[in-house]
Amino acid sequence: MNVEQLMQDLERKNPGEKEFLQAAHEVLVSIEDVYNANPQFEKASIIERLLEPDRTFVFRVAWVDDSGKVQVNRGYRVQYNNAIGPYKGGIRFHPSVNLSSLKFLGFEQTFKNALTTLPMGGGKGGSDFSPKGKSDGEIMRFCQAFVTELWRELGPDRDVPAGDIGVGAREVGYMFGMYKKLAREHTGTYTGKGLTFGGSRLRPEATGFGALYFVEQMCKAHNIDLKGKTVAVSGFGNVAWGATLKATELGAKVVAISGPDGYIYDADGINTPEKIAYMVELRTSGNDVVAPYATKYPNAKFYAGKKPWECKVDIALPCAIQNEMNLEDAKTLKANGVTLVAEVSNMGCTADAVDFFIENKMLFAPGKAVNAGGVACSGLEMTQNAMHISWTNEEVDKWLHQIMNDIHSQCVASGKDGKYINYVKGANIAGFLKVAQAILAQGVI
Ligand code: 2IT
Repeated sequence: MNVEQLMQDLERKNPGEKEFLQAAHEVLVSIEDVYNANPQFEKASIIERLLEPDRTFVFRVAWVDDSGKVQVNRGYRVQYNNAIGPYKGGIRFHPSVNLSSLKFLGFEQTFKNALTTLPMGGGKGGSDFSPKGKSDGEIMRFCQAFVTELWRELGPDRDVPAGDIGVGAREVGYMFGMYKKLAREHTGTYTGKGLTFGGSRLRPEATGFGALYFVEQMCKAHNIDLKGKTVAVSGFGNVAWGATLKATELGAKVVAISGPDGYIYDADGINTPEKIAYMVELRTSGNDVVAPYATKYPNAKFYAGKKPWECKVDIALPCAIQNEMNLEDAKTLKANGVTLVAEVSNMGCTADAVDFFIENKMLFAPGKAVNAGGVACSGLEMTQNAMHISWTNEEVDKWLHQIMNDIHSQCVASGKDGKYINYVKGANIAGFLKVAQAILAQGVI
């Protein structure tokens, strides 16, 4: 494999797809040595095949807003790779959504899902639809219009979507409802469903809980006590909420959360059931702002237009969106003596920020390992649906914990570089090898 040549070809074929090229480059650099040590990969053009999604769907979504006007958005589903199981991955509704961001997410999802050890391929979908300020009726009509176009491509053993940014239990409910009506089946197509119609216990918490289980393992491997550590979290959505809950339960103190409007610093800690529940209230208000937190809790301060990475904390957890932590932020964190950075969002750090962490041998782990608990729990939901049973909180949590510990072990096994654990390399190599072997075994298709 020649990384430079591959990147040139990829840029030519996918002009301007910044995020996709960024995600691909990171993986290529990580796996180069392992790939070149296995000539059967080169002969079968495994990497060329992995750099091309199986297929992508791009479609018009027309819907009627509350004033009676017709609105048009673009919908997508990238069925990235199904070598190890049905396509699996979330649906994102956010103005930044385009083919590049969904291809990067589908690519990442393919390796992440392999790391979970569950039989799931990678996929991702979404729309440039912004849920901000939309009424419940508008959200429902949009979700129905989206699925009316997509439903034929989905199925419990074909392609199983779930939530992502802008898509929570409500949106999954509306999409699943329309899917069920059109397909005339009530199966495990869609995860993140409500508990009364096939959803799994702990799915809303799973991404954040899983991330903290992973962080706990990172701490253990480096003789760090998580108790008493201060944590800065970005975002205030579902993932940030789950991470804050579990961090608090494990004895750490979350002091910052953020929104598109700026960040909140609460030196007392966002650590009471009331404060953590208030995060959910802020999110479900649909206004996409965190500023009201400082009005409700006057000890806290709101910093307009700023990112939480300027806070002096022990642990930084990007939980919002791709490229939300850049080189400058990484340098600030280092200067402030941060102990550990774990990406909970997908590709939360820019490439130069990741390089900086690794060059400085800082404790850093990538999203595809840290946030895999969400999709792992989705895999458990698929299993429960296929078996027509539902597991208890304890049963799901036990699986989740075990899966996260296992992902950590895979990262250590493949990423050990002398005394330093390069989690980026570890996650990429372990995920890639599993997918590559499955592709190889299934012939040229
Ligand atoms: O990025 C992710 O792993 C998700 N949004 C969850 C995907 C899923 O299928 O549960």
